[in-house]
Amino acid sequence: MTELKPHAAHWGTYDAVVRDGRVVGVRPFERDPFPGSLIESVPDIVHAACRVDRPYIRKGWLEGRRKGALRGGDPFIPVSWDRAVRLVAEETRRVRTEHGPTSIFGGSYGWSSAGRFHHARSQLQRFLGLGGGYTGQVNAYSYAAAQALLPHILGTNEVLLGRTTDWAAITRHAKVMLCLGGLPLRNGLVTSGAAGRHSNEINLREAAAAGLRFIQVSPNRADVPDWCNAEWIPIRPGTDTALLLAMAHTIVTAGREDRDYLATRCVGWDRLRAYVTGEADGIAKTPEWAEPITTVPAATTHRIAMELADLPAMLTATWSLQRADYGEQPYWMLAALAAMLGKIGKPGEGVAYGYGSVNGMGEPRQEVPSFSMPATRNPTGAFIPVARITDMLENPGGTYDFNGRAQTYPDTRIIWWAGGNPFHHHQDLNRMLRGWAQAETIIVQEQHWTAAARHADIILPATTTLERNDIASSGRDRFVRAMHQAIAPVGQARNDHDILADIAEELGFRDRFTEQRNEDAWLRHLFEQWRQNCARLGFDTPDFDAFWAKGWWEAEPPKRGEEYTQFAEFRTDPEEHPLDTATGKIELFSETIASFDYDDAPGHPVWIAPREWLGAEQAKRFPLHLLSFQPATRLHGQLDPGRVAAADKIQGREPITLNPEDAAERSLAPGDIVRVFNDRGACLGGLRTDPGLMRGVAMMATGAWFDPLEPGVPGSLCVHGNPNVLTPDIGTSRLGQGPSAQSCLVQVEPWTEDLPPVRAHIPPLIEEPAA
Ligand SMILES: Nc1nc2c(c(=O)[nH]1)N[C@H]1C(S)=C(S)[C@@H](COP(=O)(O)OP(=O)(O)OC[C@H]3O[C@@H](n4cnc5c(=O)[nH]c(N)nc54)[C@H](O)[C@@H]3O)O[C@H]1N2
Ligand SMILES: Nc1nc2c(c(=O)[nH]1)N[C@H]1C(S)=C(S)[C@@H](COP(=O)(O)OP(=O)(O)OC[C@H]3O[C@@H](n4cnc5c(=O)[nH]c(N)nc54)[C@H](O)[C@@H]3O)O[C@H]1N2
Ligand SMILES: [Mo]
Repeated sequence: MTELKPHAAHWGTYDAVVRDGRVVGVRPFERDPFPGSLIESVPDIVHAACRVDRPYIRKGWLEGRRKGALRGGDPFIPVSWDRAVRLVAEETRRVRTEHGPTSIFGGSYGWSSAGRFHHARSQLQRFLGLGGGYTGQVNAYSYAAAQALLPHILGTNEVLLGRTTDWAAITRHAKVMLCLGGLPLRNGLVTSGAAGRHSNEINLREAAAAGLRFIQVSPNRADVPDWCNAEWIPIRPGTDTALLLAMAHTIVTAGREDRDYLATRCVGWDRLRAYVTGEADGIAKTPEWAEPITTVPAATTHRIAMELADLPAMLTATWSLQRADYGEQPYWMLAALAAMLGKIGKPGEGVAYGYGSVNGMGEPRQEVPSFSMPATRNPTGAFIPVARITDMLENPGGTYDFNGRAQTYPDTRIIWWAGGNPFHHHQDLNRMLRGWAQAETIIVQEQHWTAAARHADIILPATTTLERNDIASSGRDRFVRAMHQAIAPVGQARNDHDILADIAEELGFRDRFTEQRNEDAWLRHLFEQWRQNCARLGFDTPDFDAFWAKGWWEAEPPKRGEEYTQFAEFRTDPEEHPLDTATGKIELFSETIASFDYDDAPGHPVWIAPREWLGAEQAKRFPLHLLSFQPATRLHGQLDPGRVAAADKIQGREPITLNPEDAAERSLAPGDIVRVFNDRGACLGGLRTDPGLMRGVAMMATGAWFDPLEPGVPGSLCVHGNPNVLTPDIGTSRLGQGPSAQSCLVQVEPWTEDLPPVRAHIPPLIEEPAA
């Protein structure tokens, strides 16, 4: 018998086609105009050979090889759920008692599920918070540098992740859009919390049809679809700040800055102006100054600067620009340029970040409450900036700076992850692998034998969303969707909530954790709270049973002609509607940031040459700038064992793209297997060429599961193509401490040896205990 079960994931909304207890296919949601292909991998993922079928313990851990042991090479021993739960509870109690709660690292960064009740990270943090506390993580790998910066200069992070000026306003009023990093459609395949409607392509097509001109500044022509007819201006990665400063210089020289706007709505223009003109440091930031840095011809810089001064314009940058050395700077300078031109708050004009970074950015919408698990307080209040995990492991008790605070790293004994994959997301994996050895116990709740699970001590098998009931919701989408359980749990997998409830029972707080609700009661309870929030804003919502039977609810879209421009009230009346910055104005110079006295993030935007870029001394040895971007065939590491990702690989390896001339110089042809390397590590890749990629730039998506030739040996070749064996692990600056993966130099050479097998998608070595 075939059944259809309404369901949703970060990669889309669909009905699961279920036959004989297995998910055999998917049908896209009827209301989604661009469902995308990622959902096709769903059946492969649910029934993958690399599902974790039972709880496991690393053999070495059982034998006492804990702190100091390199993980990844030991076999695993299956154990019963009872034993696994008891071991975890005992270990948690011991570490809390002996070392205090901050010794449990439970930041657990990661995307978890679109289902908001079973959201693994929320469940784990609830458990750890109620159990006495832990060390958490703040901000996101996506945009950590921006999250620290933007509140100082614009008073809000809405301009990054919230309600930005929408496409209705841009399309109606703007004539030109400056797109640093382009507007790549592939990144619109996903929405955190699932899309009922993939809207990026529709919004972009309408804007293009209305005649909006796109100026695309990026190393990769494919970052904007052909049909936008964008002007492509190739730029060396990591140098956008120099370009923006040169545009500012052009505008000042032409006397085109908006003096009234600068005087009434900004502070610090005199300081920034002196830097731009060179009064401050003797270097005028002219287009000719910028040309050897960016490779953008001075005449082009001059022309586009004047165009932005002449026409209604929206300025945007992808999130990738700030995942780089001093990534705060291009974001600050882009806002400064928009402010100088008096554009911030004009209808359809100004600045916002990420229109091309994720689905739903700038989608015209009403503010609908999200369906979510309420956050739980962490009684220790301890946290690290998201990407400082290896630093933390290497420096227990060590001090560091972060956004004006001097902080201390905790002494980590337990690392606990549910719903994230540090071996996907973190940089310099070989260094991280050594850091992992500092922990006594590493606990991972996972569905699959990801690299995070393979490098853990205690692995607890989790259900996928298709094995439980839930509700999906995103602040960027107007649909709320029911996720019906489609199949029974695979193997002995259990829901994260149930796993943690049992551990809480061992520790004596089960009822506080569950509030004596089961899954059904939780969903009804959270739904009722969401309904009340909706009612307060005047939205009409069905009761739970009606919603569940229908499978989705839709907030009414804004009417045609309605539009939203961020900062409009501030522009109209800055006294009545000040910004939430220290001065109430746009800060082109920030006294607060200046007072931190950071040479890597001074009081106004500056050009600082990245540690790694094509202009660096190191480029002589490693002459290619590697951009490790978001994959078109999966979500990070999720869906990697599926058919969509497999079809894109070259002899099973992750593709790496070079300009054809860079390939020819290395005697490489498309389809060849190559070794990509630098001083931090090496991986294999399958070569692709593209004349639309700048010379000197290499692009390799993130997400191929880390697959070291010799597991457990730092520096071992990743045979599959995970670029994070190559990327540097250094904070963007002391201000943001964000990840700086995009500042990375490599070399590429032919791989001439036998091709080692990819083992990432089969289970690791398992030893059955002697009977
Ligand atoms: N080099 C480089 N590195 C990067 C980036 C880059 O641009 N370049 N981008 C960074 C960015 S922006 C991000 S957001 C991160 C993403 O990093 P992550 O969010 O950590 O990556 P995912 O692969 O999505 O990891 C989620 C994991 O959770 C598991 N999971 C899903 N649902 C459940 C569940 O219900 N229960 C449990 N227990 N587990 C579940 C999945 O199986 C998966 O392994 O990567 C970062 N890393
Ligand atoms: N299909 C799919 N979509 C996704 C994700 C996924 O895993 N799969 N992940 C989601 C997540 S978590 C996030 S945070 C977002 C991230 O969204 P982004 O950070 O915007 O994505 P990227 O793909 O890393 O980068 C976009 C483009 O920026 C350009 N670029 C890189 N460096 C520079 C530079 O220095 N200057 C200029 N001018 N351009 C540069 C590159 O050419 C690249 O194609 O994507 C989301 N969307
Ligand atoms: Mo992200």
